[in-house]
Amino acid sequence: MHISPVLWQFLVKWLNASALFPREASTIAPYTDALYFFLLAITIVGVTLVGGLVIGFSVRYRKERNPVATHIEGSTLLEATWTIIPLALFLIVFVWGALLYFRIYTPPVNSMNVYIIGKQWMWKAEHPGGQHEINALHVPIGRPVQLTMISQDVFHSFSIPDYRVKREVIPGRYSTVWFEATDPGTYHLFCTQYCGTLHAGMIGQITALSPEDYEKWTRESVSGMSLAQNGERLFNSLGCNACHNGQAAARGPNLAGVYGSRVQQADGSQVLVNDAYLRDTILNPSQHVVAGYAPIMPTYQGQVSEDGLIDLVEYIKNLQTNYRNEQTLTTSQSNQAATAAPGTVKP
Ligand code: HEC
Ligand SMILES: [Cu+2]
Repeated sequence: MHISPVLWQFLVKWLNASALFPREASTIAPYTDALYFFLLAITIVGVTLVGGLVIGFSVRYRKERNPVATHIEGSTLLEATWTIIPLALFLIVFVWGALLYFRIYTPPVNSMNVYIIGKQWMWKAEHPGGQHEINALHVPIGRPVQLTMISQDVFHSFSIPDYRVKREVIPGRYSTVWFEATDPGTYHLFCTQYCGTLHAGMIGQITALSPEDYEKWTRESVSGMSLAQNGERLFNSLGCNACHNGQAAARGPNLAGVYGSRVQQADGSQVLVNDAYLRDTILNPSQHVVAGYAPIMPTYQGQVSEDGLIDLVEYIKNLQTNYRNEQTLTTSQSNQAATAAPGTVKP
């Protein structure tokens, strides 16, 4: 469907000004709205057409004018028309919707990642640099942002209407969503899945900043260590490094550079190592046994919080080659106690 740009601008301005419609503040929003308006338009045309015919026919063929019913055999042409036109419309909507779906569900490779934890009744945001926010999220404009989200208790749903973003936040599984903000400003964040008494209070504010302001915010809001540093601490204090020390003779596989690779499993399958896989191996190691290793890794179910799991995931994600050196270096500076955990391999 082609709408003249002027008309489009007018329509968008009018809808925004009359507050009937959320602002379009992400790159995806105009695409979602185009499909939405298309659906709205064909619905209006359909309703008008069918409604008009119903009223027109009931006036024209009313009892006074046609006392005797006429026998009608049917018309192939007519039936073909009212089958083919709706079919074509539905197919257009299907293809258009599918293309949009892929666009919405495929985050660009260069997107920055922020973790979101939903719980009754608040949103926690954790930036890799160690900035923590509650019921708030700061993002830069002009840059794709991917959210990796999980719930600590019940089902929630993360929604930013102005960005046309909405995704279920589920206990026990990471879900992701991405967007690219286009205009600086503040926007509503809602939980759109009824999640208990204070569900209506599970709201927050998205603040979109220019890249410079975002840099400034990032620097000023660092509290404590980065997620990866926290993860490293946990990695040592939970004793992970007893088996994963990066050495050839280690009991567990080397975790450096494993993120993003395909790992051969003992059952013959190959698995892509992503956030979900890492989280799952820590909680259910027996379900993902790496080929060539004995299933000796203990489960950490109930021992690590979702925050802790995110820290561990972020740590393993960032492990590059010869991580043992980096690990002992940064750890010996920041955390003496953890390095002294049993089984730690000293350089
Ligand atoms: C007792 C030794 C041991 C401990 C302790 C241990 N692991 Fe493991 N880990 C293993 C072994 C062996 C494997 C390979 C077999 C398997 O997947 O079960 C493994 C596999 C993994 C994998 C999958 C690696 C891959 O290449 O797919 C990850 C990730 C992992 N461990 C992380 C951790 C974390 C995080 C901890 C601490 C919370 C931990 N491990 C504690 C022995 C251990
Ligand atoms: Cu909720």
